[in-house]
Amino acid sequence: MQRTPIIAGNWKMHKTTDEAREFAHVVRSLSPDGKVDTVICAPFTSLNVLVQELQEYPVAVGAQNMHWEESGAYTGEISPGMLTNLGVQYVIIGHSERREYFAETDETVNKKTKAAFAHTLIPIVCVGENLEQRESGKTKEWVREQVLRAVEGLSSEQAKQLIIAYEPIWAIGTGKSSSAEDAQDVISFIRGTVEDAFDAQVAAQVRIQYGGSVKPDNIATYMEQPDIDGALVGGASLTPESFLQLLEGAL
Ligand code: G2H
Repeated sequence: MQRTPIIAGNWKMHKTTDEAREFAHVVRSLSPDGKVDTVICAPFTSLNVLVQELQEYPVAVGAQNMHWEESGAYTGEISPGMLTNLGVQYVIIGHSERREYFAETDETVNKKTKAAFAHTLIPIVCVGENLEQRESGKTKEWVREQVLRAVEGLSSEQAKQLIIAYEPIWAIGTGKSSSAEDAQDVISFIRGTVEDAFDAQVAAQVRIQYGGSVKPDNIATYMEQPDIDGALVGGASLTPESFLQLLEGAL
């Protein structure tokens, strides 16, 4: 099964609207060739300008979170329909920073994942273990549970379109990336977990990214692995030059 690689930048809480516009202008002039699915996941305030500036270019726009309800008295929240109405196509769900600082749970991750599909948004669902879990040999047990909880109630057709990002928490923004072999081992295990939850066909189609201190100079090592279909990239996605180098490195 040939899976198209997908590189997604996760800007986290970086860039004003003006800075996002400037980034889009440079990316446009450097013109990515479209061989890799490319997404920029930006703060809510920059989504509109990115959609407008990149609509003729092979770069999709994603959000970094959303609520699962359509509308209601949820001060400060953004609904899936608000995102699709802007032209947003992807949404990161359950990033470890949201799980740690904003009380995101496996249950809310599942609700948001189902809501994303109900609104034709593609969810990028993040899973990953912390250092203590890794050192006590609990990585696979932990990640399996996160994956199974996230996909509960999805149809096989939805699950085939799902993107899972395996991000070991100890590797996020620390400069300490997982070795490509270790990431492959866990990601292959995640693919097996998807097979258990659905079937071999779904498992062969679901795209699984690695995330955690991915940079232009190490992305190729991940992409060489048979089960790694791309990367979710924070720090190295923040300049257009580095972002474009990531795309080149992913080919
Ligand atoms: C992990 C990653 C992006 P960074 O959070 O999701 O960030 O590449 O900075 O480790």
